[in-house]
Amino acid sequence: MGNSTGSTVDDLQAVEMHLWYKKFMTECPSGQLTLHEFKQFFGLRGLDPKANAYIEQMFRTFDMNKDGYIDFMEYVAALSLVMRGKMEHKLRWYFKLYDVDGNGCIDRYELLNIIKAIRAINGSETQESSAEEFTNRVFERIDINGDGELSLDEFVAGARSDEEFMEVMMKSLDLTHIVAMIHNRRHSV
Ligand SMILES: [Ca+2]
Ligand SMILES: [Ca+2]
Ligand SMILES: [Ca+2]
Repeated sequence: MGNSTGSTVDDLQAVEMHLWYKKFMTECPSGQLTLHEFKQFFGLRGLDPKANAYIEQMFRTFDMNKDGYIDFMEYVAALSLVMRGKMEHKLRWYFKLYDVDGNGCIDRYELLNIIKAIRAINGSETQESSAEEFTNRVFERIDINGDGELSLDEFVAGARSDEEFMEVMMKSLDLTHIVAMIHNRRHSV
């Protein structure tokens, strides 16, 4: 199963990509996922409101042409970016995901909600600091001009120079958690 420690990361990713293609083709014959189907697709039910909002934001970010559906190409583009993209591209994508109101900046409230959602999704209860504390710490360090908002430049530079922030960033779109859920549920549904 998932614990083939001998394989390289790339091998694993190739296998996973194939699973994801297959899943899309079999579960979405129309070729277009609605938000509702998207949640079903990832086996996401009974999420708390914060996690739910995060998934909806993720859906909107995947839906690049904003027609309300994720088609196969959008799905593939997003997945390959998440799994294989260069750090710079990933960070830009995260930025878009986190900038919920789309005003080109991430404010404290947007970041806080995302941090809370990530924690809810990953089920990490035992955090040494609260989401609020974490958000404040991040802002202190990477909001270079101190205007209370993170610009794309501040965000990218900050993630690169701040290990703690980067780690959370990587966790936020770490699909392994979701992939594991799919693997586990495939037999039980
Ligand atoms: Ca679309
Ligand atoms: Ca914003
Ligand atoms: Ca700023």
